[in-house]
Amino acid sequence: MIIDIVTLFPEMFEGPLDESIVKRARQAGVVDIRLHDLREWTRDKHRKADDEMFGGGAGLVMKAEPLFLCHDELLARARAHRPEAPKPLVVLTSPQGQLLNQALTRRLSAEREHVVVICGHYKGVDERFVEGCVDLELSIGDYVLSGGELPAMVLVDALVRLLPGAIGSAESAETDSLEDGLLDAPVYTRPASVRGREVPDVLLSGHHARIEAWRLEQRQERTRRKRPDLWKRKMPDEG
Ligand code: 9D3
Repeated sequence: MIIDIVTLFPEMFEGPLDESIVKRARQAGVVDIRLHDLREWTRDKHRKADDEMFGGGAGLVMKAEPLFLCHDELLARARAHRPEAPKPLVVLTSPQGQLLNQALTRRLSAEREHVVVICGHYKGVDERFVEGCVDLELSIGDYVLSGGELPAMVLVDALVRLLPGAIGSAESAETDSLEDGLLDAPVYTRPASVRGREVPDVLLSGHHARIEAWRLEQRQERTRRKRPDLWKRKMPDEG
């Protein structure tokens, strides 16, 4: 997968995309992540990528023209490199976007070879660019962040770990929690006793079928108690 990230703050990405699974996936050639500084597509001497809002209002708006130029160049480069490749998906991180969830990350990682992520910032992006070029607006949740950079990193992490070859085979064989609509069961490690608290006996029993049955019960009980919203979606008839 190719991921182009367009941002006014490319330095923000250096830590998170250079650690752990994403780092290894990049080294293994599973994903090609390219960072682009939007200011490189500005033409004025101050390299201005944002401006005041028409109609008044606090906060700056990202200008359309640098975004159009950047978008057109990234798509032209992709076409020059591989004319037969499908058009990249252009994603804008935005509080107005569709909420990211695991079903959507699954779909994007399986179906898209090339994603361009535009990071919104300030009070948003000139609507003419959104109308003209954006295929999908994505939010990571109903809380206000200072920009779309962290959401872009969240999206990249969620996508990359699903790509074939990104995770060791032992881990990737397992379905993730949430993909079947349930939270994880509780987990424990050594020692078996900590501050008077014991690991549940069943986990020490060696009885594989009982352990699996216990874990499923725990997952159901926890989902019902901690995430009634998920539980209702999974068991709509339960009342
Ligand atoms: C909803 C708030 N907006 C109206 C007052 C202004 C505004 C605040 C913060 C507009 C953009 C932003 C920056 N946030 C993002 O770009 C963003 C975001 C978020 O804030 N929360 C969850 N997901 C996302 S994706 C992009």
